[in-house]
Amino acid sequence: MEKTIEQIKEEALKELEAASDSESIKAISVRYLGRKGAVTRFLRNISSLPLEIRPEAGKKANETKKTLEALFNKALKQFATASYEVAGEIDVSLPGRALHQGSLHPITQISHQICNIFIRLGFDVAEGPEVETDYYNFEALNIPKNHPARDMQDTFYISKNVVLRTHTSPTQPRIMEKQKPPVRVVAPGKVYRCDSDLTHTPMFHQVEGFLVDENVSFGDLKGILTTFAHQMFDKETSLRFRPSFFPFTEPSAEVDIRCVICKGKGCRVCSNTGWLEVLGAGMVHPAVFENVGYNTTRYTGFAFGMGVERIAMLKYGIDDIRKYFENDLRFLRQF
Ligand code: 2NL
Repeated sequence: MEKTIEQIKEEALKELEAASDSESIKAISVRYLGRKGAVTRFLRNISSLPLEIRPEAGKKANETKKTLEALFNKALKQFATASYEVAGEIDVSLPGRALHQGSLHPITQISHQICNIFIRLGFDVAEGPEVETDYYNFEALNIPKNHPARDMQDTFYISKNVVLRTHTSPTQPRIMEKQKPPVRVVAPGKVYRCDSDLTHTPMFHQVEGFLVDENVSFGDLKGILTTFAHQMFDKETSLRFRPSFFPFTEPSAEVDIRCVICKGKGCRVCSNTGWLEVLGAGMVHPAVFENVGYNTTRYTGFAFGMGVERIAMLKYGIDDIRKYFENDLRFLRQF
């Protein structure tokens, strides 16, 4: 005997009650309401029932179809929510958490600013190795063995002929060996010295630059460095070139700017001199050109070097270099 619509409904409800996930509910729905489902087949067979029970059976079957549809949908929704909201631990309506955005370290920012000024003046950027040979760190730069400048640099030795570079200068003879004049290059990077106090850390940063061509003069050096200081600090600032000594330049100079804090009146930052030393520079020593095979009768050039931390301290008015390396977020977030 065919099942009555009541029996079909009862079976469907029993199966629904036992269902434990949305997949099984979908399967039950197909078994009863699908094209070959029990309810669908019952509806299709109504025309073969005795005439007097047809209207009643049709009405009941349609009601059953609607009831089951509603129940299946409701159960599906409950399971869908439950899978995200495991035992109420996740509130899917919460707004997402904002990602914390990092930023460049202030020393990196200043190093980029310095390089960008020289890039606009036509310089290329080059980087050399931090682990360097004695030859490029000293010999090629006219600092022979037993030269007092070697003691001044407080070198970290890796082995007899390998050091942690004490300045970014060795990048320059490496470039000159490969590239003939005219050359214009700035070389930023980390350097290392065995030294640590208020104004010295064992690792710090330099930007070094040089330009070689025919007829390059000390006047060109003054022009380039004046433009640099005006763009880095203040377009009104005056510069002072003091005679100095570096083994790799002749003549050599140290370059001061008017104190950015007191404008020359004298203060703690400039030790009452009214001036701040910002970089060292000079005309490249012919011995350096000879080491890299440049023709010293045809070419002249200038070079300069500066400490990035020192520039950053002057620009931001910070008196302790160690602040840059403590990684205190309250300090770093100010830049
Ligand atoms: C300073 C002074 C300086 C140079 C760096 C240089 C490089 C070559 C040849 C000649 Cl390959 N000179 N570099 C020249 C003068 C000064 O640095 O106070 N640096 C922090």
